[in-house]
Amino acid sequence: MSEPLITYELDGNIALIGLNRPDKRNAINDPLVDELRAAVLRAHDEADVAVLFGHGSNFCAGLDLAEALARATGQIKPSRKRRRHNWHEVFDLIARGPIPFVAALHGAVVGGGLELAMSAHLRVCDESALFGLPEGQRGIFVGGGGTVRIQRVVGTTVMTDMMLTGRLLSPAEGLQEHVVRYVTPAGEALAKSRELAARIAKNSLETNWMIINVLPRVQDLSHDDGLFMEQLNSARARPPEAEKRLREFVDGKAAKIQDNQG
Ligand code: 1HE
Repeated sequence: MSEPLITYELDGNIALIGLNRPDKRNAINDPLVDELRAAVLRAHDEADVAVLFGHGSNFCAGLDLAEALARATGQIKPSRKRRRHNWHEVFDLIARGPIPFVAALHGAVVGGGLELAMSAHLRVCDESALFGLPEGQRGIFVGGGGTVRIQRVVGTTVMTDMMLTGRLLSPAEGLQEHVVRYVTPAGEALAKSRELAARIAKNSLETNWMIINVLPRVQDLSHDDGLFMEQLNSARARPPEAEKRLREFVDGKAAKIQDNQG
């Protein structure tokens, strides 16, 4: 049997999902997207937080350009029916599902690899990471939600520069442009991501769901509609988990906020 394109492991309540095509720098082809969909749905069922990472020396080299060429030359036939783009579907399962995702990044994080990383809720990279959008050099355009997700995070100016010039961002620039929130020494992004995932897993599931589902939608709303949406959701957040956690604090049994520094 051939190696899986995606590895899946459950560590307590944290799912570890690994891109596993290191010989092709974890380039994304259709079979990999299918396996990723299955892994994400499994994590939705049995984990409270998931960590996404790449096996080998890179997180992900983006779209499989050999598959793209086969499609462009008609060797892979187009579907007879229009369907939702499989990347959009699967990346949205990550971005707007029931549990938070942390992406652990290293090496190349380019094109569709960056789009995939941006569907996670928190990104950590090590010093080897390089962020880029080389679509312009390949004669194609972003297709994995980058116009929506990357542009909202880094802004039109930075994304336009990355796409027009093919310029790569260093980890320090990634931090500055909010592509990542944490930078680690080489080889430590996965360990840091697991540590953050364990911390996130201590929150209530309900609050985690609201953080990842309400915030991005409110970002798209007007001031009034945003406050309305906030009120609807914060009213919903009370019993019974909140009551238990509020009581723990009032009774002096809850962790102090200082325990979460760093
Ligand atoms: C690939 C791919 C790929 C590597 N599709 N096969 N993405 C890119 O434009 C990035 C293209 N890749 C690279 O620039 C480099 O490969 C890396 C900087 C990521 C890594 O370099 P390196 O020296 O470690 O590896 P390599 O020797 O370039 O590649 C090793 C193998 O991986 C080689 O195959 P082999 O059979 O000759 O060993 C490469 O062909 C293969 N490989 N990257 C297919 N991307 C839906 S819209 C999204 C649009 C995009 O994502 S555009 C960005 C595409």
